[in-house]
Amino acid sequence: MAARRRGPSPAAVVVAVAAVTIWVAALQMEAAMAATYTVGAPDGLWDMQTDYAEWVKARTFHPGDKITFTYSPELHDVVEVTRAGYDACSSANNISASRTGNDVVPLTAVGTRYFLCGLTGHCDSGMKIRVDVVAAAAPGPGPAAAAAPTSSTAAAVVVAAAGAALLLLLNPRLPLW
Ligand SMILES: [Cu+2]
Repeated sequence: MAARRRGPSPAAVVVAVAAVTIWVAALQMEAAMAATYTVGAPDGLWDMQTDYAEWVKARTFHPGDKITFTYSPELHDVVEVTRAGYDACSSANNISASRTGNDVVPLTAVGTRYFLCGLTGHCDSGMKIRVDVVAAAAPGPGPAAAAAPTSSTAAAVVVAAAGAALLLLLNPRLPLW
C-alpha cells in the first residue's frame, strides 16, 4: 500500500476549483448578458420613422437590461402606460412620464412594458412600443448571441464538475473533507 500524502486530497482540490470556476463563470455570464438598448437604433431613434414592432422583434429583453429613449424633448416625450393605454393610444392613466431627451428605463422583471409618445397624433402614427421582458434562460437572436461563447464555457465547466463528482462516487475510499 502506498503511503497517503498529507494535506487536502486531490479530489477535494478538484471539487473546490470546480466550484470557484462555476461561480466566476456565473458572474461573467450575468455581466455579459445585461444589455442597454437605444430604442430605434441603429436605423432610427425614438422618432416617427422607426417601425417599433420590427425593432423589438430583432431583440430579446431580459431582466437587468435597460432601454434608452433618445430624442429631442421639443418634439417628443416618453409615457409608460398600461396595455389599455397602449391599445387606445391614451396616456390619461399613465404609469410614468419622462421628457429629458435621454430617458433610461431599467427592465427589472419579467413581463410586458408599454410606452408611447404623448404628443398629439404621434402614437396614432406608430410612435408606441411594446417590450416583452423574458427570463434569461430563453435563447434569442441579436446582441444576446454575444453571450453564447461564455455560456458554452460555463456548460463545459459544469460537465467537468459533474465528471469530478462521478469520479468521487466511483472511488468512495478517496477522503473528501
Ligand atoms: Cu412624439
